[in-house]
Amino acid sequence: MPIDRIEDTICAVSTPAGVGGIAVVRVSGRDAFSIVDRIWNGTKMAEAGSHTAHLGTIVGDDGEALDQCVATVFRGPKSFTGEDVVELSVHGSVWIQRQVVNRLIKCGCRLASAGEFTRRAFASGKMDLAEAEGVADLIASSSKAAHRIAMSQMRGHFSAHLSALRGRLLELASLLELELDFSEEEVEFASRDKLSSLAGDILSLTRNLADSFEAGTAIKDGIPVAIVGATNAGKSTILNQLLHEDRAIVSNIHGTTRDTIEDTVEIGGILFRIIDTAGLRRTSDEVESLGIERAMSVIDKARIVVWVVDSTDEVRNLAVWERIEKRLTASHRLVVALNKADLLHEDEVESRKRSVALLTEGYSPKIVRLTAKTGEGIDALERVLADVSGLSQLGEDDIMVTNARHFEALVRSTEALERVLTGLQDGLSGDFVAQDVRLALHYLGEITGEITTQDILATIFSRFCIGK
Ligand SMILES: Nc1nc2c(ncn2[C@@H]2O[C@H](COP(=O)(O)OP(=O)(O)OP(=O)(O)O)[C@@H](O)[C@H]2O)c(=O)[nH]1
Ligand SMILES: [Mg+2]
Repeated sequence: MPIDRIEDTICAVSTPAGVGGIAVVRVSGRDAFSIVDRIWNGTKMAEAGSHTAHLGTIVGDDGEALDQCVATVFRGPKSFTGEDVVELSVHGSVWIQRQVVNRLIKCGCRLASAGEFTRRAFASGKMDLAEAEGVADLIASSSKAAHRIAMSQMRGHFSAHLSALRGRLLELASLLELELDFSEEEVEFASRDKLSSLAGDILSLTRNLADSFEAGTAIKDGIPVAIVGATNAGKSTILNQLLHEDRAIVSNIHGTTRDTIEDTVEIGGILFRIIDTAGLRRTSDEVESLGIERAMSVIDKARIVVWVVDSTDEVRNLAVWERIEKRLTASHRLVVALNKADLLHEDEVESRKRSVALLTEGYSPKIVRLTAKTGEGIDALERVLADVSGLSQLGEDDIMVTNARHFEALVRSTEALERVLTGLQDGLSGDFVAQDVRLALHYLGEITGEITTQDILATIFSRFCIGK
């Protein structure tokens, strides 16, 4: 659908579908005021000041009052879209919402397509592409950390960082151009060493940004935490405690959990995806074996592995640890939960703690003693999870890439810069090197939308919902 016909005035319900106390119908475009005036009995929109609210009545097709509502007026360019905007706060009945939108369409509006309000904000220069995507992320954010990153992106911190990077790349490009222009005269304006060090600096900045994507994704989707261990160790009890609900069946029969069970929970402002798994033991049961295989592959996907140990049960620990250890990599963080501490004396728990520490020494785990059954120690486990996530100290100004499109552009830009650097070091001619500098600039420009095609824009904004 062509959505760049800016002469159209568009409308849509901007609040979630369904019944609510109020619903907001947003109208934006050249004729926003005159169209609303045709369905509205109250202050003339055309005469209303910007950023003012007016009580009035919306009149139906039949001339009868449809609803009493508040119209908020924003005169372009000082509005979200940069155009004239009216937001009608109507009563939240689905029928009223539909009637108001129908009336607006009959009087000359077109129904907005997905993301069209934000796309217009982008088109009128109110925000760049990364900021617009920040709006979508903000709406979808489900934890404090995700909210903070989206907010920072929407407010342009990420864009400012990129713009500084582009500035340095332009500097590199112009130094190379100079070298080209005067190459005949054998004048060297900047030594190759200086150019290499400039390129190296920019490369490490783009690389860091690209590397932040993994953590950025984890923040958005939840950091995967695998709860693994022997049967009956108390894994499901821990899951339930962390989620504050009876999510998984708990029983003293070994092998109760056979499939993986997962849910998200926010701990210390960070979203975690907690995954309970089938207990590890030797078994001839086919279904249980499949569950155990799943448990193992959950470890592969997890960033944090919580090995739950039944403190009373030393014999099985070694075999279970060997199975877990096989799947651990350098990117895992290990936490050992010494559960059922209530069944042992203090000094027995301490001695168990020492032997577990020895066994897992190479992985520098955090060891937490627990009585999952009563919840004692769960708060300590929560603190440890927030701590090992490495995200609890995330500062206001930390820039993090959370968007796959941005990540891809950064990776391409990084690759081009790697070629720039080797080209400079190998004494490649300036015009070859300059080509890759331009490419790196191009990819960075794609992120903020300085360089985009209509196709890219259409794909990005179609991911928004209608009304946004
Ligand atoms: N005394 C005591 N019992 C516990 C504690 N935590 C769990 N239990 C009990 O241990 C038994 C097993 O708990 P689950 O949470 O089902 O264990 P699991 O590791 O999920 O077991 P599987 O699903 O079979 O692998 C249940 O009877 C729990 O009530 C604890 O801290 N102290
Ligand atoms: Mg279980």
